[in-house]
Amino acid sequence: MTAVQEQAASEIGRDRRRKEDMRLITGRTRWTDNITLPGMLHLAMVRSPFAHATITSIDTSEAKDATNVVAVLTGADLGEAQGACINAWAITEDQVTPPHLPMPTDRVAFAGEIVAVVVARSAAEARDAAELVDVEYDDLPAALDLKEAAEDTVLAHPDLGTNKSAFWKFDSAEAGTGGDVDAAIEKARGDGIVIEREYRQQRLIPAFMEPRSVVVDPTGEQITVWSATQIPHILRFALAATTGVPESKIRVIAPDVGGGFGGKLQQTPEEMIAFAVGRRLGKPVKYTETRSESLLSAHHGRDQWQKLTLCAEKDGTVTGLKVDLLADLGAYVSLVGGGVPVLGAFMFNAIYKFPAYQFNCQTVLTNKTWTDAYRGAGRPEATFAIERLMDELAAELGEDPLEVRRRNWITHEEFPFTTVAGLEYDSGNYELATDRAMEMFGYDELRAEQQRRRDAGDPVQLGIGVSTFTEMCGLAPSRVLGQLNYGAGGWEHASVRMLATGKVEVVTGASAHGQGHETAFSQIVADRLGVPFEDVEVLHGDTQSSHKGLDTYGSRSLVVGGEALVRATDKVVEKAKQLAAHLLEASAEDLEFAGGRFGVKGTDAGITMPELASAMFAAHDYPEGMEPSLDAEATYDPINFNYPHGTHLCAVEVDTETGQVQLRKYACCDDIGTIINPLIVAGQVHGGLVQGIAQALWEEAVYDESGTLVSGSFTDYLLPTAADTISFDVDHTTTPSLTNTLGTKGVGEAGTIASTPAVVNAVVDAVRHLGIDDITMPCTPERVWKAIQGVAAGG
Ligand code: MCN
Repeated sequence: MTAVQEQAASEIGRDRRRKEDMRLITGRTRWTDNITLPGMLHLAMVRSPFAHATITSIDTSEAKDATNVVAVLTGADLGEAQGACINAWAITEDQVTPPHLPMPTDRVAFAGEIVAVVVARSAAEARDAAELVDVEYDDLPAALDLKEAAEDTVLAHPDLGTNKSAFWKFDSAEAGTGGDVDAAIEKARGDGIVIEREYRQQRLIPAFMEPRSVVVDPTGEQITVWSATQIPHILRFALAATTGVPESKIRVIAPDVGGGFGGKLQQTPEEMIAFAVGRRLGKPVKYTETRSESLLSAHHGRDQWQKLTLCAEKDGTVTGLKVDLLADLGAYVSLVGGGVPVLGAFMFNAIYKFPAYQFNCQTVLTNKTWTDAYRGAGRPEATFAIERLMDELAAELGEDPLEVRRRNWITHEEFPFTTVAGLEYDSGNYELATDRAMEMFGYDELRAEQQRRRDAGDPVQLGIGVSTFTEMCGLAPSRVLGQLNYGAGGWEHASVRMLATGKVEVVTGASAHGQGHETAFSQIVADRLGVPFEDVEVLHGDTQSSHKGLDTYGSRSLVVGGEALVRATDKVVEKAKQLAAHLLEASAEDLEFAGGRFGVKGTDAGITMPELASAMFAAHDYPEGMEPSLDAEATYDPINFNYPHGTHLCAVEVDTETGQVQLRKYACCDDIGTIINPLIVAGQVHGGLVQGIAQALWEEAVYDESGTLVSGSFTDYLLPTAADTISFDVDHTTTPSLTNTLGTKGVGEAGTIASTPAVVNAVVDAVRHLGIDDITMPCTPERVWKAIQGVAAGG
């Protein structure tokens, strides 16, 4: 094997620096906002300052007269051409779904909703003129508080007669996956332990680095749409489905996209308005939101109330869990937002062997920004609830929280394991990951320090938080999505092509927006074809070159898109084998493939992949009847979800006099199966951790009583920077997944899902001896201080 071949053969697990980073960090890239086309016009949106109001009149005359303004259009002006935003996931057949026009004509349902668009020759002129549009509103009462909205006290959409959108239930006794939870609770009330708690999942804002931006060029044969989106393929479908323009006439390109975290998984009103205006005027148009617009109107995440009842035997063996959930949809049912809580439904039992489980979820409409996926989507909420409850159970028993977990979790010998929620976990080893995390953390030493501080009455107390998590990612088997009423499949597509020069072109339907697919996918193909990493080019995010795909979310790209890639690559190898047999005048059965070379067993004769490409395309020497190409494609529909897991341990110092929380130590051991690129994975885990920790300690979207978003800038919405966090101790165990050839598990959301409960458990642990068993997120100094004062005052 040559040095190059040896290098290529060991690509999996290699710390490759990301191919995409040089162009990203030196600015030699194309963000959507950098795109300039001849004659391009610019859009500015006029947005409602009211959470709920009737539009009585819109006077656009002054704005139309402003310098370089080309048009000012309202929803009435665009009529049916503006289409209607679609909802892909009606979780019940009778789901109440308000009609959602990109620009409503009669009534606005949240502050920030668009009522008119100004088109001008520059973005600045469009923005200035937008201030001249005179909109008269009649203020209506707004449904803002989730619990009150669930009671229909004030209606978010009076025509609908209710705020209740859909009720979704899972019951293990009905599903045949477990027992009757009410009976289990009843029994525990007599001779066991019942823990009842209510937790708030505050509203969060995805706050990606690059605000959303869209360019529409209607001047060619096709309408070309560039958008800072996570979902170019789904967006093309949605634009076609809602405007009547055939898909073949729409090309969507997601150029380099500066982050999404679920927040760009949407068919946005802004995209639809740009599409309609571009078509109406026959000119290229561009819209880029300001940061304030982004915080206000790009979809938000989380926002739930969770009522939980956990029951257990006296020795801490859990016998059941009941969940009653209220989920705030905001003003409209977004693309998949209605289904986000349902994803969580399957994760409340986490890594544990509960014999009985019931999940009841009511989704509710309010007059706030619509909600949808935010990193983890449903699974962080579920993980938070169960991991907080396991700590409460441990406190009730007076035992170590890890010991109580051990007593209840699925042991590694028990896999594959069908959970009470009906999922089949393929593999895992919770014992191993926990032991490693405890070792890194120095668990026993920190517990000893905690005791010393307690005994000494130190005003700064140490708290230790535990989170042992699993999640379901790799969205998703199409048949399961079908059962859940989801209007799309969960497959992914890839194609692999050996070029005449021996280089390789890979096209994937996954659409990276910061995850480094170009690098990791190159490693996979280089490894399997035995060609140098540098010789592989990965194309994505353009519906013209990547004609089939379902994009990036739900930590699916590697386990679903990567598997499609593996299958396409292996087909190329198979075809290359036939060619090699022909050229080596040997039987295919006598060939062995290693390091990118087919060798005839027991001889020195052989031929490499680049030599085969050359023979195929330059010498035209290939077997009779063989198609003259070395390429293949594959579409892969996963057989199961994918279940990464891990143990996260956090230590915090809480100043009981000021309520200040300081991160002291964070150690985690995740099991994500085979790792393709440890550097990328480290980045994913670090970023994920910071987002999860931020939910625990800092971030919250706050509305005032009129429905105005108070945390509408980064002065008020506390997005952490590197200076706010600490250095994390991160390690991995490797229990290969059985759901895909490479044995990989997703990592994109793991850190976020696991970390929030670890941190809140640590904060509560630091002050539990003062009589506190909960602090609502985010655990700001004010909230911690008030909790301590409340207990001290007997409150
Ligand atoms: N990877 C690996 N080995 C593994 C698992 C993953 O090398 N065992 C690599 C993959 O090849 C890929 C990356 O890690 O390059 C993430 O892979 P995966 O877990 O498949 O997640 P996706 O690529 O599908 O990305 C989606 C996921 C989600 S759902 C959110 S939200 C999120 C996240 O990715 N948003 C992100 N990470 C983000 N990272 C950035 N920079 N920006 C975002 O918006």
